[in-house]
Amino acid sequence: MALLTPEDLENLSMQLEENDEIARRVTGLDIRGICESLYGTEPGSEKVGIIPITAGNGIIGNFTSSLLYIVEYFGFEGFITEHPDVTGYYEAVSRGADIIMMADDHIFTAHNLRNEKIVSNHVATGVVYADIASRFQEASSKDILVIGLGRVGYAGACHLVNKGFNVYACDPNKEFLQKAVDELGINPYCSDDRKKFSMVFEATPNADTISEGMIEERCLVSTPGIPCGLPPEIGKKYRVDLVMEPLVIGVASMLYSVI
Ligand code: 2YH
Repeated sequence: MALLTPEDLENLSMQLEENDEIARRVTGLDIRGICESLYGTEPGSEKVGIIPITAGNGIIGNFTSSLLYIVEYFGFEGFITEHPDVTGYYEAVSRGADIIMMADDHIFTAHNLRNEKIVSNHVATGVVYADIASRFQEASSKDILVIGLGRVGYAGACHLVNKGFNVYACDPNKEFLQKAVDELGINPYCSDDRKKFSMVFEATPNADTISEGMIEERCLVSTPGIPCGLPPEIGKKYRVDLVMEPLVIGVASMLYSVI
């Protein structure tokens, strides 16, 4: 998944409001309700310590402040440590954090120090976006298309198989595709198949991964992808409902999954 930029994180509250509205309309639940139902959890009095990490490409402007906004929006208490890295970790634990959140260029994790649950953003994001797609109330069948079988797509595909959906998936990487066939029993999808879907979970870091031949009119596309895989003109022509947002939904899923 691409590294987030400060620009991606602008207007988070507006993006959250828009996505909440779409999620409620197409699934009957907002993001909070989807996370509660997905994990069967609700925030108690957990305190979340957010640690800036300087490794690799370093600190991303707006990243930890966006996390604090999300943590507090979903009803947790949170704080950003004054220092980054190991010193920040020591500070977070010393100040009584129950959950630690931190990210370098490869892994973004939430770790609940009380119950020992740990999750990566890849898995939590894959699961929640796949779950949103699968909740489409106007779906024409239990067939669902997963585009991209990297860490996010694979986690979502696995969730959908466990939920009893007929999962079709594609990925240009033949090894990824074969792994999903062997381990999850998904159906490989090829655009020559002429099969169209009412539910699509897109999990690639590429634009224009969704073509006209793949989707039914008024379908639901759920994607954390930056950039968006759905070309705007196709979205408009097929009147697609699109759930897409760079950080909040995945982070909400991380938090609810570790409490
Ligand atoms: O953006 C990232 C990674 N690509 C993981 C994203 C998963 N969706 N990491 C953020 C790095 C944050 C930085 N180290 C900071 O400000 O602490």
